[in-house]
Amino acid sequence: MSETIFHKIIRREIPADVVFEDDHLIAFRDIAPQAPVHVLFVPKTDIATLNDLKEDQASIVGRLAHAAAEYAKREGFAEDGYRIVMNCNGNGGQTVFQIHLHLLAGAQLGRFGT
Ligand code: IU
Repeated sequence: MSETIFHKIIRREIPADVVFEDDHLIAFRDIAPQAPVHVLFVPKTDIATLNDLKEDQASIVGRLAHAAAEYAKREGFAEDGYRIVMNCNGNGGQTVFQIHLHLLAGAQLGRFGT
């Protein structure tokens, strides 16, 4: 498992605009937002890609999604809606190899997949 910038953010060795943290995960604003709200939810367990997620680790992804939904409710945009995305490897557009969930909100998002 190689070290990524997200591991340094988790250890608070480099700054990030952290919006939520608990024992399992950290959430911070993306430095290059693709929507008015763009927050990354990153588990504290080292997992490079979704392909590396073991069955007994499945709840880790559930926690990311739950934390994103709770954040959306707290911030008041849950009813308007939002999108969560996880990119995997090259064709998925993954650039940081520690799994993370993108939460995108604050505008009508376009269709995607092309
Ligand atoms: P991806 O799914 O691996 O492509 O997402 C990585 C995201 O991490 C991407 O949206 C970057 O803008 C974001 N990011 C960041 O927020 N802070 C950083 O220091 C670095 C990347 I490097």
